[in-house]
Amino acid sequence: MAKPTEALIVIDVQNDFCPGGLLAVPDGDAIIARINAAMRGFGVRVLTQDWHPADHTSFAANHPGAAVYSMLNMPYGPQVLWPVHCVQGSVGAQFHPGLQTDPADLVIRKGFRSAIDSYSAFFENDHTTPTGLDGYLRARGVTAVTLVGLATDFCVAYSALDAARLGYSVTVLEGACRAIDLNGSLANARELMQMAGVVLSV
Ligand code: VGL
Ligand code: ZN
Repeated sequence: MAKPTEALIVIDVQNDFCPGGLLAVPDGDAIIARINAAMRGFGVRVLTQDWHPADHTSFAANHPGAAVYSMLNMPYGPQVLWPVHCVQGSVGAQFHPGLQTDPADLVIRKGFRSAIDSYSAFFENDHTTPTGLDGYLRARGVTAVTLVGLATDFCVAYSALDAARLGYSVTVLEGACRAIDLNGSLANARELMQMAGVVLSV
């Protein structure tokens, strides 16, 4: 029986993060069948959607002369400059067609403010502006969250760390995630998650 206190949070399974997309995560689509199967086991199911305006500050293209994947210091901290991806209303921003979205209770969009990125499903990258997800989960009595999706070392990890900080029991199903792995970001994210008490499961 699916427990009403346990939520599955499916992070950013969108066309642009899958093979053929603008910020493709290697093998990003290989996790979809498992995610579809896992949804039935949870009392609460949430999907997140990276949802950027075309003038978003995280796009290298919006910083003349800046290289893709270089770093820039923003008022809220260091920011990776990404290829343009998940532009609001684009096909790339749509969920991968293989993902079963009907079982979802909530779709939460993030990264929709031009001036700030939002990796986490809970807070924007200033670590203080909420997305509203914590309030939703609390109101529904959720105490444990399981995270799957893309990418392990960015949006999944940031979400897991915030969830742990907010007091949820947190599990990441690594087999249902795939990583970008930029300059050691995966090893770093795994270490931070382990230190925060996040359970890294297969
Ligand atoms: C993501 C980079 C930029 C992610 C989103 O979903 O992990 N990564 N935007
Ligand atoms: Zn993004």
